[in-house]
Amino acid sequence: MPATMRALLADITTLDVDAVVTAANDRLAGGGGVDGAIHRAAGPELLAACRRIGGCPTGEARITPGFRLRARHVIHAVGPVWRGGGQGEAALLAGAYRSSLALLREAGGASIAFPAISTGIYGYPKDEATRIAVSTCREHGAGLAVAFACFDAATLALYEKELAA
Ligand code: AR6
Repeated sequence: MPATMRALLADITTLDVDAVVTAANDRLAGGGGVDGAIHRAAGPELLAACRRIGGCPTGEARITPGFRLRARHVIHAVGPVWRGGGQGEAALLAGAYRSSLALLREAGGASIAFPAISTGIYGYPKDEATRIAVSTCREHGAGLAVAFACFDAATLALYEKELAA
């Protein structure tokens, strides 16, 4: 069964899914953007859990409980900082998505919501990041319900175009 994929305009912190993914840094130290919003909504236990894990290499992910979120788990995915495209960024971004899907399966989950990893503070070009997000989830998301939580209408339009392609 292929992945069921949809894009929606949403604050990812509000979604009722088995796991929400946050766009984390390699220290799992919390920060701004979607990571800041998820940490605020989940409560301070989330940062404490991240400290126990200690960190995560770029291109991978780690899982914690969701604490005060409706989501059962938070998956902390570390995307690359955009450095022009010649530093393995595409493989690292795909790795962040692939690793998140693997952790969801290991946790027995079936539904996941992703933000547009790396496309904010980390500066990854949005159209290319969208292609990688959709193609990686299409390839590795068999049987899963994948939601792409878009924070603005322009991002939603990019995802809808890519999902229809
Ligand atoms: N729901 C859904 N999407 C959101 C939300 C939200 N509540 N808030 C922001 N976005 P960014 P990055 C979108 O910068 O580029 C942090 O400090 C936002 O519009 O959050 O991977 C981490 O700790 C953008 O499209 O993540 C890292 O240090 C997307 O989420 C660093 O930022 C990702 O933007 C990671 O940077």
